[in-house]
Amino acid sequence: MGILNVTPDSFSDGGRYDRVEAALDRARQMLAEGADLIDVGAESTRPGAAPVPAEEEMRRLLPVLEALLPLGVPLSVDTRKPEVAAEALALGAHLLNDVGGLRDPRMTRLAARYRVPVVIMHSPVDDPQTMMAHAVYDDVVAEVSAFLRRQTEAALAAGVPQVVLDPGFGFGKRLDHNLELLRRLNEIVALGHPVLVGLSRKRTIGELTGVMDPAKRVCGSVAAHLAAIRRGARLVRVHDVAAHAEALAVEWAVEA
Ligand code: HH2
Repeated sequence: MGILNVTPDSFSDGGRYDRVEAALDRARQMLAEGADLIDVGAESTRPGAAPVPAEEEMRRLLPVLEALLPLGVPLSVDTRKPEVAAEALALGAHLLNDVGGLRDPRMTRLAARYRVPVVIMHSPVDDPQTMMAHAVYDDVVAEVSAFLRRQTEAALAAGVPQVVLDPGFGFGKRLDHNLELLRRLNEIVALGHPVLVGLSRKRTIGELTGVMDPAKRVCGSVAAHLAAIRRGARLVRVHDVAAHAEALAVEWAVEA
């Protein structure tokens, strides 16, 4: 899954693809490098990020989505707002990526109505501004699993056709929480739904490697995502598609 942030302030690529032409070029590039789907987001959810009003998020997102649809590849929309999700689905988006983890029942109803799969991501609270204050767990894997199981049951009961589960790396989680989730990812995989992992360029990678510039955290990101794939993850959400495609080509040849 290639990341396309059409934001002025995303932590590693803010401001680079926030014009329609630049976004379209970036999407084409990621597809050429081997991405199977593109995740378009118009609100940064990095820790401490200020919320973006729905109108502004739509103003950024919808023209880009319209430009990408003719590419004929699956498009996922990274939003927590039902108003934004509704417009994106009406335009033709294929998948909802909800970092709010379907806490808002309107998101669930939309996915059911449009019959699209949803990425259910864990965060201790649906608020990037305060989530790091909630990075307190007895057993982070057990708590994340319980949340994902509960949200999945509600989603499927409401008619959502398919869910993808995401532990939400970095969302109200510190280095030791993220490492524990990665080490024990098989417990999330055991819930029986495809698992998506997003550690691309994140702070945890910087903490482990000492690489301060997020755009230079490529090798660490690939290593983390390979660890996830080996534990059963089916999707990785990445900025650096070519590097991941090369690593996965080798991984799959060895494991075939
Ligand atoms: N991480 C980010 C945004 N959306 N969605 C899912 N499902 N999983 C993630 O781990 C995830 C996500 C944050 O990363 P990024 O989009 O690179 O940055 P920003 O939030 O600053 O735009």
